[in-house]
Amino acid sequence: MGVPEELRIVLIGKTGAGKTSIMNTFLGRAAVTKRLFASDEAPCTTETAPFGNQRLVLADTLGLCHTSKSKEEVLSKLIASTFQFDSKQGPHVFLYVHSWEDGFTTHDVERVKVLRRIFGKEVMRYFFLLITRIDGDLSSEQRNQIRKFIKKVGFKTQKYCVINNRGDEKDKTKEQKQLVKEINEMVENNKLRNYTKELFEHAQEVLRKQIQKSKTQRQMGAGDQHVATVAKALLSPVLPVDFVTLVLQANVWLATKFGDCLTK
Ligand SMILES: Nc1nc2c(ncn2[C@@H]2O[C@H](COP(=O)(O)OP(=O)(O)OP(=O)(O)O)[C@@H](O)[C@H]2O)c(=O)[nH]1
Ligand SMILES: [Mg+2]
Repeated sequence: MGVPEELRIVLIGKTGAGKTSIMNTFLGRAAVTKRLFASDEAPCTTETAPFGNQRLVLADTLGLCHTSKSKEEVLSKLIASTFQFDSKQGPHVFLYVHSWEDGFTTHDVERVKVLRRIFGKEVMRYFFLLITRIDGDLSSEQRNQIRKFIKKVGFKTQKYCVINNRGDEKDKTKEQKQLVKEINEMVENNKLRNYTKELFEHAQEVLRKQIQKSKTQRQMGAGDQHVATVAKALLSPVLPVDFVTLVLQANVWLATKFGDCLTK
């Protein structure tokens, strides 16, 4: 089947996981931060890095657990970043970046489950795990923990890669090649299909029904004005206008119900 000429990758993960570093590793230089939309105060980065016969289009996102932005804003930004590729097409892969410290916490698991709610269960076939801060070989205990994490969160592929963004060039090149090879394999298994707005809209409909049934309802108050303004500015250019309010309400609900794993 071959591989797509353009491989669109969204970098996603906790604050400090190494998302920007992996982007810089692929670029071989520091990425240039730019505004996503004229009205958007928060910067965004999408860069293209040639790799072998392919073009990697990498979209950096705000870290989940961002310290100075509200949870709702981070979620709105994440969704906007997912759909902001020039070609207006969704990504082939959500590269889930996790920094190896002491394995995985329950918040790490919960966080992926929140993403699964936002993007829908189908999105799990587009997630690929990349572990940063690994210097040298993984121990069998580490491999075991990684396997368990993948199973718990429900990524479709059991495969994953590691990288040390601060490693020497030779090691990094090897790790990048391995990563792109594995991603290409996943994309081929997905029949070269990418994640789409239709999948997202379906997921949001499912979420809307869950919210209606849920006891954790929260009406938006005056204090949410900023959240609503930012969400509208971010999402209106990439989603149907009448859909934006639904997404905003979903983000408010998720931030209320799953606040802890979006903070810690
Ligand atoms: N030792 C080591 N440090 C790393 C690695 N990857 C990233 N770092 C460091 O970890 C810190 C955070 O990395 P970033 O790439 O900025 O993390 P991020 O995911 O973009 O974080 P946010 O943008 O805040 O969400 C930086 O000081 C990096 O140099 C790695 O593989 N090994
Ligand atoms: Mg970053």
